Amino acid sequence: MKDYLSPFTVMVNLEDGTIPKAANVQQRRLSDLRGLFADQLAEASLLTKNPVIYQVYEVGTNPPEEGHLLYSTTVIYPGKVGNEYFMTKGHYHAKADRAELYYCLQGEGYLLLQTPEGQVNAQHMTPGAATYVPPYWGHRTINSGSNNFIFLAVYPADAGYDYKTIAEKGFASIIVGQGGETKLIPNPRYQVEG
Ligand code: S6P
Ligand code: ZN
Repeated sequence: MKDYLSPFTVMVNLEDGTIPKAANVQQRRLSDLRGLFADQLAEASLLTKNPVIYQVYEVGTNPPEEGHLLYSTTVIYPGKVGNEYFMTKGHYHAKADRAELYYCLQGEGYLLLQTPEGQVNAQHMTPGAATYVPPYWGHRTINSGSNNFIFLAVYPADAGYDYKTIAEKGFASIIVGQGGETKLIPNPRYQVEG
């Protein structure tokens, strides 16, 4: 007889974005994002404090096999490195054609997306925003507000992570706060192919 996986429910705390029964909790400090911020002097100076930038709570009960989904919440804390807002490392999926859905629960921020050729797209997210990450787009989230930016992500269990491409090349654009305004500007450290 077929071995069916039993349906299940896991509660997300809508106040703070935590998933108390999460199988994996990952905390990322600035040292885990070393080299990703445009202002390397500001990054080096803040490394002495090494603040927590974000936490991920993943429901990992499903096998990482085609057909299953995984889901997680991410809580990005407010802050800046230089004038660039706190953000996630960002990744392509190891299986690049796997899509994803983001749903904003709290706060305010951007989902920054990029094709392998360097075309960039920024989606503003506020509570209730359901933003689709189509196949092949690398993605990073940025907290452009003054409170926690919290979202739920749902993705194919076999999507996996390619962090290397972003670590080496970066995103073509960055999101900064300057003079009370949030701006999408070219990344001075973006590595163009060739
Ligand atoms: C997984 C999904 C999210 C991120 C999380 C942290 O496909 O996109 O759960 O993993 O927001 O970002 P990162 O770039 O450190 O994995
Ligand atoms: Zn993803």
